Amino acid sequence: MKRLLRTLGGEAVWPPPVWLMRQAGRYLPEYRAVRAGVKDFVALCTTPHLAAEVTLQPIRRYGFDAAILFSDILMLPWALGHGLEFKEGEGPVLPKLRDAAAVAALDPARVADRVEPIMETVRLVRAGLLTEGFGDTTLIGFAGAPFTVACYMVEGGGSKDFAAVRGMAYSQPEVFGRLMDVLTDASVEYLSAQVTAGAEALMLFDSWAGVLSPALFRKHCVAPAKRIVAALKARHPGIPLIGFPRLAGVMSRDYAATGVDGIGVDTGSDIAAIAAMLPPRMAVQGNLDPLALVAGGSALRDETMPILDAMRGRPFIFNLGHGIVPQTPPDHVSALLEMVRAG
Ligand code: 1CP
Repeated sequence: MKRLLRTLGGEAVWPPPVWLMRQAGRYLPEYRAVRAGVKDFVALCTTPHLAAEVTLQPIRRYGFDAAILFSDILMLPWALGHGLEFKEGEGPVLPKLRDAAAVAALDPARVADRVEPIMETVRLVRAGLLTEGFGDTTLIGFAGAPFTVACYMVEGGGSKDFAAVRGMAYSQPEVFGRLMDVLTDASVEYLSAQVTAGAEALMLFDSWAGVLSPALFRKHCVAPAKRIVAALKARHPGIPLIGFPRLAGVMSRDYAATGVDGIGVDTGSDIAAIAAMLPPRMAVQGNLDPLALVAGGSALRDETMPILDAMRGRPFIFNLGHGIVPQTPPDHVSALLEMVRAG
């Protein structure tokens, strides 16, 4: 069985499997070359041969243990008929969803058709991994968790404090609950289609889970994740899932009870402390600071070695604690891989 899948199955594979969040992206010249040829980011995500190409680029260069489908968490609201634009240098811009009518306007019936190009990307990557000789590389599919996707839909883009979405959860609980239900059900269909197309493991990105109070975290992060995991495991027995409740700190323990097979740990958390709160056979993924990877040299070594030392002997997937940043020198990634593979 593939190294990453064995790890998610509870085995302490060593040296640990390694991949990096946002491993396809602007720090790679070959990505920038493909990106320059398309009109916008959504076009890249919906053009299967190009999305498959950029998914495979970091695998060819580094031989990571996992390829992650090249797409974005915001492609699900896009598929539901909500607007989405990526403005150069500004990030995503969406219409601000603030009332019941906007929730009612979302159209789950159109999702399957609109995500079909993304499923074709999954099929192309799976075939490409085999024909290019990456037989031990696991293909990870993903979705944004309902709360994190709702953050961008309600705010209309990124935000410093996500005050509008948190306010809506308190002041319009019924409308917000309906939005969460729509997103939860749509996530199940979207992730299930990825498995049918060839994804071998799934990751649920709850990047803004940490902005919620403990009670709302349980309601809007833990409960939906539990529904998503149960539905996917019923349809696809044995499909492993990684949950990433970013910034959730000690609340990561509650997230572990959703039935996920692995928990992603963010840069600011003590990975040994989080691991100690989880069942011993549950995989832990993380959590190098992306800026240590930019710095390289002794800073990179001093941040990497303690993570490896702390995780030796338990199921562990080496990763960053958040996405790789565009200014990362590609040769620092090679240096990191050498360290991780030396165990
Ligand atoms: O052309 C470009 O470089 C656009 C930048 C870019 C890229 C490369 C965006 C815009 N999305 C992506 C790809 C992406 N996004 C992947 C592909 C696979 C890989 O990891 O290589 C994945 C898994 C994501 C997930 C994603 N998108 C998250 C969750 C993880 C996280 O970073 O917390 C989030 C929050 C997004 C939203 C998003 N998409 C893009 C940007 C700039 C943002 C962040 C906006 C913000 O700062 O709030």
